[in-house]
Amino acid sequence: MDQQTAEQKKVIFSGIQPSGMLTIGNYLGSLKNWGRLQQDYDCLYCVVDLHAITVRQDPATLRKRTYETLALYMACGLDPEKNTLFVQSHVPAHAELAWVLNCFTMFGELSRMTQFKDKSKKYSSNVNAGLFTYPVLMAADILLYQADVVPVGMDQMQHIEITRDIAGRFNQVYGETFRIPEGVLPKAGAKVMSLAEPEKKMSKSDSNGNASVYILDDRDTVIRKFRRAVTDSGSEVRRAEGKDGINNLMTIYAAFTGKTDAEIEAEFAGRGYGDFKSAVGETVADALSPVRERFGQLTADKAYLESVMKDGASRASYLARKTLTKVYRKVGFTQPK
Ligand code: AQP
Repeated sequence: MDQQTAEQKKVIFSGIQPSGMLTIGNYLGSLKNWGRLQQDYDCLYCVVDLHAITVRQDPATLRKRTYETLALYMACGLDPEKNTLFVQSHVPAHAELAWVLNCFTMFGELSRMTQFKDKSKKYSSNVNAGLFTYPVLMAADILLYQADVVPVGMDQMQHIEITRDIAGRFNQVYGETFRIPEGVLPKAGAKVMSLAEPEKKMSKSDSNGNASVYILDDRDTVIRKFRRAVTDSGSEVRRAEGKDGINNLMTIYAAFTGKTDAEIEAEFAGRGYGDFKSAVGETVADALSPVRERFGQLTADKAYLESVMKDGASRASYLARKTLTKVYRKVGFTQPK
């Protein structure tokens, strides 16, 4: 590809918090699609550790999970030569731009964020200011790289909307500064639900280990978790209002196989929930097994992971600094001579 075509590629930014073991929700909502985009876009994928500390983290575990999350990005097919893979705290411009954008974000709009409301209930003894301003840091992440597209799961769409509002507000005051990004959902698996409480989103920080299937769960564990998945008392594999458990298993099966609901219903006609749960478990286990193997190889080579981090941080810092310098100039900050 010549230089000019490379420069014309659209920019993608996305990230995942190293706040737990990544789930098949993170995989289907994000990671699986990121791999597909790396040919056609200029992609930056970040391990968002600054976001993770909005909930109390054990330092040693956070450090370990940061390496593991980066390794999982690569194990899921992201090539560090084709994508910029980096850790958020390695690029100080994220925190710097977030401060400026805080001054262009309204208290009222942050109060309406669903994730803030949910997490303030879940972590009621630690409703810190970072949890409240989380969407502003996320806006900074995206806007720093002038991203055109942000592939996310459904739960993050509200944060993309506020990012667009903040960028638009800033541009209105200071003239065209930020590109207005678009959030893009995956075709299937935009919202994977908990296996234990299917009316709730599957989350990596769920304290019930059976509620979430982790990308690194071994084959038997994956199959066992699906066999135990909560479903209603019926037996017909058919998508229907109120059958959250079966609907969720159909969503997961569809996302892993590419099959439509009609095809799934025909495949399992007259076979009952038990057969279906086993089939979903085996399909997911088969799909994840090469990821787990590659992850094992990558984590065995810490020096390599560190070199990817370093290279990614230097590429991201260069781009981020360009936007930050422009923002500082526009708001009237002086430059050291
Ligand atoms: N259940 C899900 N279904 C589909 N997509 C999901 N994502 C998360 N859960 C699901 C998508 O994964 C990406 C990374 O999410 P994150 O780490 O930034 O935080 P999150 O959205 O809060 O994810 P978790 O797993 O629920 O983390 P914790 O438990 O730490 O809060 C995003 O694109 C998200 O949409």
